[in-house]
Amino acid sequence: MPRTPLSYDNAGIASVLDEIGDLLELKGENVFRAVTYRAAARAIRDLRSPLKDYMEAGTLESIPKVGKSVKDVIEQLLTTGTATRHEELRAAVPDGLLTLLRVPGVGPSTARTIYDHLKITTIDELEEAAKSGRLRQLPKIQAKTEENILKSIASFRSRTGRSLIVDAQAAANAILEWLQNEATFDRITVAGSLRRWRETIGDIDVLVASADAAPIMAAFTRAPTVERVLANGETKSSVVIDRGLQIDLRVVPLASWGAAQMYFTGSKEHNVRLRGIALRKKLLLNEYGLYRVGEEKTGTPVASRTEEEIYAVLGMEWIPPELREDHGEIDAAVAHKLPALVEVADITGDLHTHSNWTDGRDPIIDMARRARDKGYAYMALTDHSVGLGMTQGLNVERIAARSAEIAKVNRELAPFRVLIGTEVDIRANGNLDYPDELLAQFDIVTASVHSAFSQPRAQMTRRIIGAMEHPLVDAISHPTGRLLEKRDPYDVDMTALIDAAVRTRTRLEVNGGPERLDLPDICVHEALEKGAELVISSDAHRVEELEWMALGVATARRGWTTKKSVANTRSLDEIMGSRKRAER
Ligand code: DGT
Ligand code: CA
Ligand code: CA
Ligand code: ZN
Repeated sequence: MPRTPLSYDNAGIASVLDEIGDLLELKGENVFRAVTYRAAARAIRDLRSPLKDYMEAGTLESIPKVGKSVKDVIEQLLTTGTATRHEELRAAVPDGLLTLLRVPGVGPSTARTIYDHLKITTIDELEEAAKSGRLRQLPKIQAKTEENILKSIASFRSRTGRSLIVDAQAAANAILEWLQNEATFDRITVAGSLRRWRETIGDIDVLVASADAAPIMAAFTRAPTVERVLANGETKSSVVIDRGLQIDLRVVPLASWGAAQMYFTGSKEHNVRLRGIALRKKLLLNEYGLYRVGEEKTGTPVASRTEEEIYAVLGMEWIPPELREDHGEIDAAVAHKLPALVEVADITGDLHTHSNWTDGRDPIIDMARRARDKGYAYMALTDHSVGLGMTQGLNVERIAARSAEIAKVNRELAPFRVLIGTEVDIRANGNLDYPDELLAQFDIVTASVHSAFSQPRAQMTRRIIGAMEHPLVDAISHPTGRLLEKRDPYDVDMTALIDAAVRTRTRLEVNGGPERLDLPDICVHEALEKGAELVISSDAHRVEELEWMALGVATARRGWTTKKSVANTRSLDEIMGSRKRAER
């Protein structure tokens, strides 16, 4: 789809530059050129202001890696919506080659070889060739590569096309703001999976209370982000916005607000159970209210205005949206035994963040100030260990230099405290990436897997449990390794990991990164039932990503987490005093 001029944001431009890098490599041009385009793309993703501002100020070339040719591409994209260099390369490289390159595990030279020998251009053909063992007969392609290609294709196909919650939230906030400016109404809320904080979102549901739906429908369908109107009715409309996301809008009378919120929040399974319970009381629950059977067409409802009233008439407590999945919450609500879920306001600090000392964007002082301004008492800076060659992990000298900088920040921001932390890599062989005497110098240690994801289940399980058994490892970060819609979790025995976490008193992280949300909600529930302790973290690599804590908290809530199971709801003294090493 052709883009309209000026519609490119920084991320969009960075993607084009990456694609130019790919195309250059596919064409067999000088690889350093490709490297330059990709490096510029990375620098652009890290910028704090829009490229348009740089262009207008004439300072594009002050951005790292942006020289004359990259600058031309950016200016053309911003002013015309296309770039000559990009178009020329696309014309010179067959489409099929790019398709092959999109398969994880297929690099430019592999793509070229496959294309030149087999004339393959589609994923289906690639799968077919891999299955019949024809790829491994090609020069420089090994049996292992062929197996990895098959695995990538399988995981590619298992993607659902659902959106990350942050993208859906951003789109929903934009439409809510638009409607608030363009129309008048009594109430507005998001409903559906977004209100339940599911890890991915199929479509966005927006609910409005108003006696006059027409002007709201009109404002909705003419919103600037709307690309296509799918349905435009009297009280319900659906649109597709520029990110390809669908938004459903429903307008209801204010008197039905509680019933409508319940109906459109779902989940469907939760609603089905509620309706069953209502029927046993000779009541009928629909999106307008809770009625005595037979009176739903004519009568006044028994309850309809608020969710609380309706749940109360059904004989139960109000149920937080995060729990409405028919996973036992209804029985708990009837028994008045719903958990008092942990809240963002309970969080006292963030124990997993990164700075520009490794792959983070921002300096320590900026990260710390933002954390302090959020009301935290502390923040652990857990930059990567050295083994992660890709992200320039910290060696011994740089650890010392960083610690000196942290000490300076701590003097400035006291009583706020930055902890000297590390996210130490658990190597493929199960060893930690730093020797014990070095690990002992950190205030807090979180360990994680960043490589050799395809190890067999038993080996991966042993690898992580080994790290848990280390007395200096306080927590395991993103324990399943999944990246939503991108990478499947590695094969690991989660029940064994949870048992080992309890036995070794190692905390399990609920990582709030929108692609991670790891531990997943279901595993959180299992971990809590076994008595594991959690830590909820943002894994922020930029100041604004500290807000991802809210996603971690939501995931923990969906797993029925209460405050007492979360280490970072306590004071720093309590957290430090309850580390494993404090007991030795
Ligand atoms: P999603 O969009 O796939 O992420 O998940 P939801 O839960 O947002 O599902 P969606 O958008 O199809 O519907 C929103 C809510 O509306 C859903 O959670 C419950 C309610 N709902 C939709 N269709 C039905 C239905 O056929 N029966 C009942 N009881 N409720 C429905
Ligand atoms: Ca939905
Ligand atoms: Ca929907
Ligand atoms: Zn991290």
